Amino acid sequence: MTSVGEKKPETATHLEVDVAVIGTGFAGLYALYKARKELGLRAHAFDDAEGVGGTWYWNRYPGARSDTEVTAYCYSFDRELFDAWKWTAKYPRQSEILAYLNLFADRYDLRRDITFGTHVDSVTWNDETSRWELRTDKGHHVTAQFVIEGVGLLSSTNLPTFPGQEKFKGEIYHTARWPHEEVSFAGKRVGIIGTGSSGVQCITEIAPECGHLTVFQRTPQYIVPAVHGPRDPKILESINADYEGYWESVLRSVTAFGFEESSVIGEGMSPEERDDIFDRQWNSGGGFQFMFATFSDVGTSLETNQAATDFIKRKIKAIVRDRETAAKLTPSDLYAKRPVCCDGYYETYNRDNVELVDVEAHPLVEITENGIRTNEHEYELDMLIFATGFDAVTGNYLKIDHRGRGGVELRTKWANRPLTHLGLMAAGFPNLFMIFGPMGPFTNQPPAHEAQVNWAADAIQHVREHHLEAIEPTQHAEDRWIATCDEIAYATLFPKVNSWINGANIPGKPITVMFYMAGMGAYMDQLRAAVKSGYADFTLLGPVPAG
Ligand code: NA7
Repeated sequence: MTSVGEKKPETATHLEVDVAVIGTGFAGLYALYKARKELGLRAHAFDDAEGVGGTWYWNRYPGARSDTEVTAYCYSFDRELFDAWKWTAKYPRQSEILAYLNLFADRYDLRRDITFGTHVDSVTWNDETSRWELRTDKGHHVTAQFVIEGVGLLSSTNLPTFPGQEKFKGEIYHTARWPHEEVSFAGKRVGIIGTGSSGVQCITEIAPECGHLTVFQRTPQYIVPAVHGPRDPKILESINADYEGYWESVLRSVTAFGFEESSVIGEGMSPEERDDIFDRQWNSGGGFQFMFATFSDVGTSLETNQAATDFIKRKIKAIVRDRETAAKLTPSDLYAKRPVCCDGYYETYNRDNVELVDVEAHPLVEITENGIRTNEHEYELDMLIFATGFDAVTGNYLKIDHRGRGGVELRTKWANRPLTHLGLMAAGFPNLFMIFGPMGPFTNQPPAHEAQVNWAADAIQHVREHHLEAIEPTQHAEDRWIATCDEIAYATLFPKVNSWINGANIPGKPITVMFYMAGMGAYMDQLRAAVKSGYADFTLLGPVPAG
């Protein structure tokens, strides 16, 4: 048994804590801080990685950076840290975000309660003791009253297997499992599969270094410029003038990105007027900004959405010199995936050493010793990069064998689709909080993590102060939440397009709504209402009878 402040023996395999935390990215670190420092509880965290950072630990590929302006991509609760940490740019690189999270871990001395390089294999509810039992791949057995999981929305890698993959003699990488050592591209024939956010950033960054770069694209995406640069002095000024007010406005907004969202309806406006607004946003940059700061209905109105896609298509045509390449880069679907931005992406295809292969038209048949063979041609490669994304939203939850009340398996409960209440808790799984779990808000993550961890901490406090054992959403509340999420999502254009947002990127995964799409402000109202009602949508379990 170990308690706060006590040094754990190296060999300890059994830990008894109040709160077990899984993951040490933005969410897990804050959960550990909150449980230990603010609630004064015994807490311990586990992470697969050898260090803190979550997604920013793993995604070290060249070009990896946040595309949220960093003034909203950080913790808000610690004003001193906010002022002390000087971000070098508005969209910082992975290394800088990782350094920030490391500093956070040091600032609050969190590492003494983290076990790295360790995967939690199972999380099992014990009906008799009303405690969770966790087991890890390193033999730990942890007993905890509460579990907070910050396992990552985009963390479980998607590595498709192509016939012959094992034969490839060159270097092979996945963007989200990039090595810590420097990778040299000089003079090499590099192939990259995937043109989502990761692929687009990586392609643009490495193209000038490669001998030759072949991009294997299945579905083109709409990419707008990031317009990377220094932090916006106007935003910094407004934050200095009213720090609390700034964060309140982030939590009241739709995206929680910290920019001013548009309330202008694009539908019915003249094409010239609309293009003028799109043009201004194109020049000031940002993917979410292009979708949410231009008009309020890009994601809901077919007419405004088409105006956006027409605008981007014209830009592709104007930038990319080779007609055939421009045509291949031009999407035909709606603009309703997670919006992507990157400076210089389309310009990259004007380089002599970059070639685009359409693997939708000419499917990838096999990976050979020397490269990739499509049904048309064999491409010789020295290096192959998979930028094929993630088994998003549910992937990491389902890698852990969760068993709730009565031994019910989460994998069974979620066989057809993930089911939660508030994207945070699931009926049948008491005292288990999933930070940014399925059916949570579709927003910038760090502010949402903080809000959800705060909510979980309040719920934990409530249970403890009232001498209860557990809190769990009712089945009715969960059903209602799922119906609400569906209704909202189907009023948008997002379900009409296949992407990781609805599970369509993973063969065999249920294609379904996985987010609450009404925005951060509405989500905050839901969180507050749940508390204000005295947890009316939750079952509060009393103490286990003695003997
Ligand atoms: P994404 O956005 O899921 O992109 C993955 C890319 O990989 C996408 O272009 C896929 O094409 C492609 N892909 C996946 N599997 C295959 C196969 N089997 N063959 C060919 N191409 C394939 O992942 P990212 O890592 O770029 O970004 C994910 C999120 O992380 C991002 O939105 C940010 O929020 C951070 P497809 O489109 O499926 O045809």
